[in-house]
Amino acid sequence: MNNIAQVCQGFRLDGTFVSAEKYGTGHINDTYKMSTANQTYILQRINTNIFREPEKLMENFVQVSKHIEKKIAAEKTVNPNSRRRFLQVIMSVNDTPYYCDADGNFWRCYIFVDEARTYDVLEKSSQAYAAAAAFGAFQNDLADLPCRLHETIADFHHTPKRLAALEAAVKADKCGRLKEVSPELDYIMSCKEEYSLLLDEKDAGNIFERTTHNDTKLNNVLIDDLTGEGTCVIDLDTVMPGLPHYDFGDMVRTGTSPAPEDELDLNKVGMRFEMFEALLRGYLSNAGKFLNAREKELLPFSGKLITLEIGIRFLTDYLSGDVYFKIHREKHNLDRCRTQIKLAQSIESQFDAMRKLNDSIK
Ligand code: ADP
Ligand code: GN1
Ligand code: MG
Repeated sequence: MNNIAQVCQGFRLDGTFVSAEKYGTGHINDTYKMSTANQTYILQRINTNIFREPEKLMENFVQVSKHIEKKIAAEKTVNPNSRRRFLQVIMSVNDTPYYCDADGNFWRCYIFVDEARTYDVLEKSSQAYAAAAAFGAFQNDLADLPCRLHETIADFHHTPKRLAALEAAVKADKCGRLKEVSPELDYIMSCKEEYSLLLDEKDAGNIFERTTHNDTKLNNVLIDDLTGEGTCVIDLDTVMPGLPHYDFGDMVRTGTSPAPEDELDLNKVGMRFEMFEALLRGYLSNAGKFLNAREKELLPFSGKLITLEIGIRFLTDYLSGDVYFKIHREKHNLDRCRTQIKLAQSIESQFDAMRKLNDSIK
């Protein structure tokens, strides 16, 4: 941890470094829980292979956090938990919201939110409601952001382009893995017609770009241990212009299955309808304030679309030699792709009931 102690000297911390441990299950950045005698922090090394312009990313990050902080300050009721509801960025000794170490690594630091945690698999539907309400409130809070944020990854949720990348990986078959993935590829190709649906609706002027989170995995919201409320939306790397459906779709992907994203027993994977219902009701309790009728109508479909889109990305990475998502075992990305396909099929088989419920919520 020597080097972490050194990195910490780059930030204006309250006290001097005491300890740090690896933290969380994210696939992209390196995250540490770090403490001084006075305060606990999250310290992260930004993955600059993926986020090519970390300065711009942190400009977004600060702008979003400040905007939410202002919204909270303007609330009529004073809440003792206010400072736990947004990410408080610690400035570097150079007065930047990041610190660049001698090896060119970009680091950022913010206050650790105590007495709250993230869940890789939700335990009960009240957590689904709370998490989705928090993401809906996040979109609602950012609806009047005065500027368009930087796109930290271009075409992040452009599903047809994600499919094109998969097709290129298939053609290259860099690692000779193509022969193992025929059933997965067949299913992905059989849904080809659906991949441009949201973009077509946007181009037709039926649904609208907004500022969205774009990575609303359920472990990107902290749930309060005491109240069970969604305390704070985290992982702001991909907050940028997007469609609200990308966020709702990813909630369905990560909040409805009782099994983790990399479950090996596919019999355990599937959409729990009660979790979908809680997500929909929670999300609409806040997003219902700004979504139009067509946007609302497309919410159930977004669950299948985003699940398959991430499945496409896992498969692309598997064929390309696991260069994007962190892996912890052989075939990890293929296992992840398989769960996404199983889940997408489960979502599709429940479309009628999902749509009926959606229509019934005013
Ligand atoms: P990644 O981009 O790698 O997913 P995250 O920003 O989501 O990184 O952080 C990884 C994990 O660290 C989260 O899932 C959460 O458990 C924890 N975490 C992140 N920020 C905070 C915070 N401010 N307070 C408490 N825990 C946090
Ligand atoms: C990554 O950073 P993390 O683990 O929250 C990825 C998401 C994927 C997700 C799949 C920047 O999210 O897009 O949906 O893994 N983030 C990036 O679990 O690519
Ligand atoms: Mg995360």
